[in-house]
Amino acid sequence: MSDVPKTHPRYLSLTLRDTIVAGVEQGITSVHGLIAHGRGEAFDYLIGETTQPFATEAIHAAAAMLYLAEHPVISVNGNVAALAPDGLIELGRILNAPLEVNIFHTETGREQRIREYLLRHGAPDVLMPTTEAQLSYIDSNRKFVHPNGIFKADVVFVPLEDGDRCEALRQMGKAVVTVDLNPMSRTAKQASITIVDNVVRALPLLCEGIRDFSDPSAQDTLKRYSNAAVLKEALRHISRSGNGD
Ligand code: PTJ
Repeated sequence: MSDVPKTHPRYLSLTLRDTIVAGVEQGITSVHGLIAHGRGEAFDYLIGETTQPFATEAIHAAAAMLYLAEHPVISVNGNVAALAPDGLIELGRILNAPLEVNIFHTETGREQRIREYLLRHGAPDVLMPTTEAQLSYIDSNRKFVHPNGIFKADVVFVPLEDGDRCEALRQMGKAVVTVDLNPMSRTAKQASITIVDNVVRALPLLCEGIRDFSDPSAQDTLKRYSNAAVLKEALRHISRSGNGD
């Protein structure tokens, strides 16, 4: 870890950099993940490095959708595994949903290392990609899924996605909940619910939100939710911050 003093005004952001670098060093995070993280950092800076009301609204709707899901699945890539292993495991525990490793950049042994890392953090089990079940409408490594996991899911929680798979999952009739700091990304636009927030802040709030739900309130929340309106509000917020407001 670097020696950033706790008094540094951007201590938390710099600590997350250390975490993602450690993920690369342990062979969990792809080296490309550093670039993705930098992109996320830039948007987080514009958003104000705090959970904004548009994210709270999406978290509330995501909690409802996951609460009502019959077979929710949590998709894990190399960035999320490094940044928030405990939050992913807690979400799986609350939903009684499996975690499934699904990565974009193919690297020997990385899927297995992610699995072992999550197991060491206390995950009861972690599903792995297979050649038995494949997603349609997609050519990348992300098409290989587990038959009892993403393949069969009605709702997939997919934080920090690269775009293609979100579209494929939607075309296959699945609902997608994503966390993406960029409200303009393809994933953000195509997901059923987009939480424009840092995954490390959003996950604990999402877990808390699911614990608070009852059936009728969850249905109502989903009926009222508009992802397009939430993304519009996120963009408005970013442009206001650019004006120094
Ligand atoms: O482990 P792999 O091989 O599956 O690769 C994972 C990454 C993230 C590298 C891969 O999916 C990728 O290349 O993603 P993209 O296309 O760079 O998109 C990542 C999105 O996540 C971008 O829109 C970033 O702004 C956003 N992002 C980055 N860090 C965070 C984030 N969103 C929320 N929280 C973050 N900490």
